[in-house]
Amino acid sequence: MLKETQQRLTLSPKTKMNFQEILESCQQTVQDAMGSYWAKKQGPRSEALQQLGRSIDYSLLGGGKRFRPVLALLVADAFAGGPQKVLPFATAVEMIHTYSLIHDDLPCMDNDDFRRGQPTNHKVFGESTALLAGDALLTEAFFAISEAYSREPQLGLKLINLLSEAAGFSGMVGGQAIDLSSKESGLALQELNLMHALKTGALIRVAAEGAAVVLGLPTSIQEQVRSFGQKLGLAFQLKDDLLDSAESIEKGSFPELLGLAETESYLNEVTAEAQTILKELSIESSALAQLLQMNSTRSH
Ligand code: GRG
Repeated sequence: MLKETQQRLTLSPKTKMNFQEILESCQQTVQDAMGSYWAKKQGPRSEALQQLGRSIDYSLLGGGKRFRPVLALLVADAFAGGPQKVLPFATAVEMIHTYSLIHDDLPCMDNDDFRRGQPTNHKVFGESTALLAGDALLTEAFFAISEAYSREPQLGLKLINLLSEAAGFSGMVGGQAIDLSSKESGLALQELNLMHALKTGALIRVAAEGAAVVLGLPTSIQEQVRSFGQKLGLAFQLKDDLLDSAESIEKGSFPELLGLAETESYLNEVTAEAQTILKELSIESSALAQLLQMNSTRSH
């Protein structure tokens, strides 16, 4: 199945798959890769490890748009790179994303009971198991990269360098710290942009940038892909805030600070800037460009 979907993705221009089919093919490729990665970890083990494995499976394999790994695969597709070599990096990014959601839902953070329409990990498995599931996913992401790119150690090291920076103090964790500290006082627009660039943007940006690195694209092109990823990360957050505001306008969100109409304009502006980068790279007609457009029209 994995091989089949990979071939279909590689052949997408010839077989004229529409964007929805390409998207579903990528999502299935990611799902299969993560499923087989964790299946290999199974073996004769204690009940405690089996329970931890179930907790990991619950969040890693139980839904989600797979936006970040699909982005990485579509960067490969846009440069005719094929998904196989990018896939381990793409799934490592999704492991880190999944860890962040599990920890974000914990009582000491957002204290959420539901995610993706299902009870949160700690509601099903308990707080300590959920904490460990997140810890294991974070650590395993780097193990997976070190294994998958072991024949090209410089590439493996570069990917670990990029991803750990995007996930850690200077990236997602730092952004989460700014977010938590701002709950009382609120943030001005510049600080709000910084918070999102780190909390949500860094992981989206590195999914695109890491794929360009795996493909061995020239440094100047890697930089343009990084810049595209930054803009897409911001566009993703703006759209998320607009979708959330359908229920109520959340404190500390872009709509609260700018109003709905201006948040829409900001989204259009950032999306147009990202599209310009794709044009400069001569990939403005790629499935990657359609992913960018899809962000503006998505309903979840
Ligand atoms: C706890 C270290 C730590 C970090 C948490 C990213 C993050 C930092 C928390 C997620 C909270 C949140 C709802 C952020 C808003 C944007 C966002 C990242 C939404 C969830 O990502 P999607 O929409 O989720 O890609 P799916 O379910 O599709 O995987």
